[in-house]
Amino acid sequence: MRIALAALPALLTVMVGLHGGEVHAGPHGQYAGVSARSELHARDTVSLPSSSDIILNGLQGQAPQTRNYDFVVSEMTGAPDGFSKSMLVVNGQFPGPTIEANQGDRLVIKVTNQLTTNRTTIHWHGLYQNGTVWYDGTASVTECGIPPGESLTYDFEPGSFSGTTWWHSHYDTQYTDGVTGALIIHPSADPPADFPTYDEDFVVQLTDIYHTLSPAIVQNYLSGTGPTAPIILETPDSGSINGVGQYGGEGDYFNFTLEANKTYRLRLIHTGSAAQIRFSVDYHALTVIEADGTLVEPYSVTGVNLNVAQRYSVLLTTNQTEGNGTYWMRAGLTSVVAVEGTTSDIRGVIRYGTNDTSLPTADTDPGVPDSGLADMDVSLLTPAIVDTPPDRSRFYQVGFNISTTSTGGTIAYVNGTSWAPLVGTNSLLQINQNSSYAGEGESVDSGDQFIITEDTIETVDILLINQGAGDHPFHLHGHSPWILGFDSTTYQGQTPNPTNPLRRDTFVVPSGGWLMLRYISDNPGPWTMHCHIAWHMAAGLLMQVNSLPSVVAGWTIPQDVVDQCSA
Ligand SMILES: [Cu+2]
Repeated sequence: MRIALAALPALLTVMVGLHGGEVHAGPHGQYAGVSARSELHARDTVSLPSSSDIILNGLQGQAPQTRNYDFVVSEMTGAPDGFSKSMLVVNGQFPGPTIEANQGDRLVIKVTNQLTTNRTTIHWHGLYQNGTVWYDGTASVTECGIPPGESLTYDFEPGSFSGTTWWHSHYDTQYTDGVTGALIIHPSADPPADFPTYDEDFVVQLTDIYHTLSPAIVQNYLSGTGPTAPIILETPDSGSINGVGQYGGEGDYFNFTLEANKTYRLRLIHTGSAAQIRFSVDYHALTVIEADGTLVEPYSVTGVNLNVAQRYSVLLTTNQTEGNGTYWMRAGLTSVVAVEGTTSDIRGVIRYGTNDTSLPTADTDPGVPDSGLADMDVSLLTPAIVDTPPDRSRFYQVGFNISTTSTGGTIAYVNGTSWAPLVGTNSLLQINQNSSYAGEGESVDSGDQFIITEDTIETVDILLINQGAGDHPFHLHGHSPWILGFDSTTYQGQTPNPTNPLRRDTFVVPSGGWLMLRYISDNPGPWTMHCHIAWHMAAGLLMQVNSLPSVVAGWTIPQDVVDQCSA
């Protein structure tokens, strides 16, 4: 049974169907078709995204305008991988609504918190929020969080950001429970001459999935004890592609039905919490053209490994003959420790030029035969538009590690400080109202806030040193820093300064290694920099970069943002 979605471009369908192949339709089988969801779903059951959340319409040529959205965060029952569980979602769907806009537009998003006990926030990952730091949506740093039953209207412009990104809750680990969605900003400027073109433009959201609500995982992770210990709870149970995945032989497949001999832009977004995810399409080369909003020189690969919160656009051309027009999309959770019960081989389906609705037959990944291609090497990504950073005027070295507590729990340190969220206030309020807070240079405020402050416009290098094992995908809010260098060996004192370094907002500090980034402190406000592995942030792996506090001190923070803190 397959039901096409409504309002699709001619000849193009994206379907989520039931299949009688080797994976049975489980509890998730109710997701027979998005267009009919109101008939198919009980009110308290999470829906799939609609076709307009997946198929981008481009918006090219539209006049600059204000785009309004209404987001309602609530708790519902959902089963993205066939396993019924409690979720926190926006507008009753997972993933949540896609925001699509042009550079030059204004986004006005009213977020209403219908949770019963927890606050919420929405962070617009990768956006610079220049002049609107109070709408960065980061609990304890730029706001106190929307109390249950209340709303906050975020009102900002994309500014100089364009490309593929996402929004998510930034209140504790809440996004792990389902508060995520795509955010696409189409650029005003044309791409470079000779940059590849494409026929259609799709969102592909990849995530790991946990069957336990995240606060219970955090409690056990931090304390080493809890009702569900000693299960390795920070290991996900499964994953999904655009909200459709598999677990323990149950679940469905997200399903693109395309046209032959066309080129599609797939905007891969890792909206998950811990696992690295390798994306590939059987028999098809993928040409990487964007990393975290930066256009890169076209780079053809067999597969793309995404770390948490990273994005890549890849082009896929539907011109293969092997596989009979039916191909697996694979989203393997590659970093998952082999924990019994985890489903790490997550798949979807791409079809073209066939009426065959059976599942692809390739069990193991056939790769791209005879292509000579390999998986993406992130160090080979080269910006398509040369963007040379200015020379450094400030330098900081920041070491971090994750260690074990006396009870077998976990705690993270950044330069010896383990972050804990401020309660009843936030960094922005402190900086706005208290000139002695977060003084120039490095400071530790309130005992657990490690902050690097510049009150003049400087070119700042931060050397992040990973003092333990395991890769950590760091995210710097409000910026797209130049990544000057990284390596998985001990830092040797070098000052890397490559020509045309990649700019991106989410970057991996390799296991036992280092990464050096450069940013300019010209965006006023406190900006979070943290490991995006949800459990590591919860353990304290978070610091702040505070720019131009004298400017922030002269600003009037919107009263509804201030009032949250006393609510
Ligand atoms: Cu981490």
